[in-house]
Amino acid sequence: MNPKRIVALIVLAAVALLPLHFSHAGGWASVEIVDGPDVLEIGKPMTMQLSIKQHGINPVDIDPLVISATQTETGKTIEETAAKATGDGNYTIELTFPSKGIWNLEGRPGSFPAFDMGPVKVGQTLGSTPMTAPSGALVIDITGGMGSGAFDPTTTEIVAGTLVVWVNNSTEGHTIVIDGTNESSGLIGPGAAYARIFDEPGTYRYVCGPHPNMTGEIVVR
Ligand SMILES: [Cu+2]
Repeated sequence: MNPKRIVALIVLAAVALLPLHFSHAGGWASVEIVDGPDVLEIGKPMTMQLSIKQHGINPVDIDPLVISATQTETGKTIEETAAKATGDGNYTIELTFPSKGIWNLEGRPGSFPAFDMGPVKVGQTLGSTPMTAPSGALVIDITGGMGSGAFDPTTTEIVAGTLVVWVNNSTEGHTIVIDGTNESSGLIGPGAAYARIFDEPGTYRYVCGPHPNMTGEIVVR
């Protein structure tokens, strides 16, 4: 056990005494996708940069970091061990998705509880970067830095048929997962955007898969 590892375990044990904080972080250590391809292709190794964070904030190395991806439609699972990258808490994972669909990612850092990293969409084009959103569209900015992202505006009201464009102006990848559905944007990289038309009136709550503390709501009239 090297000295850095010992420090990490002591810090994690100390944080364990503050259970209220965990309900926000979703576990002792969060595993986030910080960068990756805008489009996840089928049958090709896709490389993603990951970060392990204690309490969702402080980067920490915890080995081994095992990443699994389960296809929601079929239950098929693939699993790989992440490679350590330069910098505290930084890892790289290479996953080859065998088929199109929604895959839910889970990170298991060492013996710590598994962390739900949220769903990604494989085999579809995502993440265009519109220079200007179409007129009449509602633009929601994704703001913030590492581990402190937010949707701006958080809550908004639109009329049915409005195009909503989320623009990622932050420094890490995020997803839009609509509550109560399997619908996910897939990873929206920094500088990329995701667009969706809301045709049906109702209240749509959504969350960022990798960052469960990032939530928003759209009321469609
Ligand atoms: Cu996020």
